[in-house]
Amino acid sequence: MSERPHRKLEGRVVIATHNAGKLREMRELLEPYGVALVSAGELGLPEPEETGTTFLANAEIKARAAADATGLPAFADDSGLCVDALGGEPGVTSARFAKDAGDFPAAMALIEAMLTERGARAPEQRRAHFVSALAVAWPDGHLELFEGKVFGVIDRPRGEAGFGYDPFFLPDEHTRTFGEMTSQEKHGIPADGSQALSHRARAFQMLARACLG
Ligand code: ITT
Repeated sequence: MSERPHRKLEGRVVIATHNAGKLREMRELLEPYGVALVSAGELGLPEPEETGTTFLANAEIKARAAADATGLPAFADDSGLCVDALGGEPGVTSARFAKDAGDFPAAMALIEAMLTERGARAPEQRRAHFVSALAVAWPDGHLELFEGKVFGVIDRPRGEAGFGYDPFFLPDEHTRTFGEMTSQEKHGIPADGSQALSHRARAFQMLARACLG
């Protein structure tokens, strides 16, 4: 999405997230490329306020804050779950929605209740997608942005794997929710270079083509 030429990501890189599930996935995606990774938590970086109204804007805020604070390139993700029948909610406020609900099981139960209230029982009435915006910011101001989505339906929560809203998200053309998949299955990166499965891995494929290897 950047108009300037892409820049290669090398050396030491900060993973600018405080979410343990995301950190694990972001590490797994970057590790094969031989960059040295250090997390925002390990560096004791504060969490910047996410004042953007889009996933891309918030990813940029997080990456820039970490790059400015450390003098290193920083890799950030802003993501969320958008439910069609709820007008795209919780969307960019997915983390806050879960916090307000108490925890993720409660947040998923609340979304289920909102769908039931709207009479959304058939799969086509329960369409949803995850979005991941990935940003890489360099201390000199250079920025790279990528966005990936995965479409599916809200289903009965199941599975202990993954994190966040994974247990009740059933991706199209699959019979198991993200909560029932290993993270390798959820990333779903095919060896032949065709499209990955998860929103984050899809965005990462674009990032890798532009900035890695
Ligand atoms: P950082 O800002 O520190 O990265 P965060 O948890 O605040 O962490 P976001 O603002 O991007 O992250 O909020 C994204 C929310 O959507 C958060 O509640 C996640 O748990 C959830 N989410 C994002 N990706 C997900 C995925 O792959 N599976 C399940 N839930 C996901």
